[in-house]
Amino acid sequence: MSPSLQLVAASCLLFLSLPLLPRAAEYTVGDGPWDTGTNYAAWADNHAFVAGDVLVFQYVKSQHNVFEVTEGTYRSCDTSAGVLKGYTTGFDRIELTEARSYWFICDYPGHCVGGMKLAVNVSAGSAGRGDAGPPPSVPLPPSGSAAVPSPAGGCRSWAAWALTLSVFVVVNYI
Ligand SMILES: *[C@@H]1O[C@H](CO)[C@@H](O)[C@H](O)[C@H]1NC(C)=O
Ligand SMILES: [Cu+2]
Repeated sequence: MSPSLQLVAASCLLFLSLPLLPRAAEYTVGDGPWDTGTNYAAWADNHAFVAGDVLVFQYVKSQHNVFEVTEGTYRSCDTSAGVLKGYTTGFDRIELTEARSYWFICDYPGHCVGGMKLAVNVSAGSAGRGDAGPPPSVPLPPSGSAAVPSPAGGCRSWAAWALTLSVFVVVNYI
């Protein structure tokens, strides 16, 4: 198989597997308003966050805010242990850009102690969500075979060819 054909095959496999990769999602924190009546630990436990996901904090802006803080501040609710960033719009969209832990609290007096605190662990994009795994490997035809589409044939003919071959293999396997 020629190097250019290998390149076409590799890019086509990548192209065809794109829909299988996890997509960044947007989450309303607590599935409702950011307030003192929600169990954010339970909410976070029910979600698997990947880098690129966005958290949306919705609240009345004269009553709450969102501080991204250190783990120490998250645990103690004492901002002297470290504040990284403050948000005050009442509709804060915060992108979880990195695969790491993030901690958020509300800085209004008593609110963090009252439960307005959120910790999330963010995993890397392709490994974090779903179990799609790597794209399936497709057996390649003998070099020079008439069934091999030319590089000019592009991804569509590769896709059609790969699909046909997969169906053939599966049918024979059953
Ligand atoms: C995040 O990961 C750490 C280390 O694995 C774990 O101790 C902690 O409970 C996790 N936090 C959340 C909110 O899942
Ligand atoms: Cu608050």
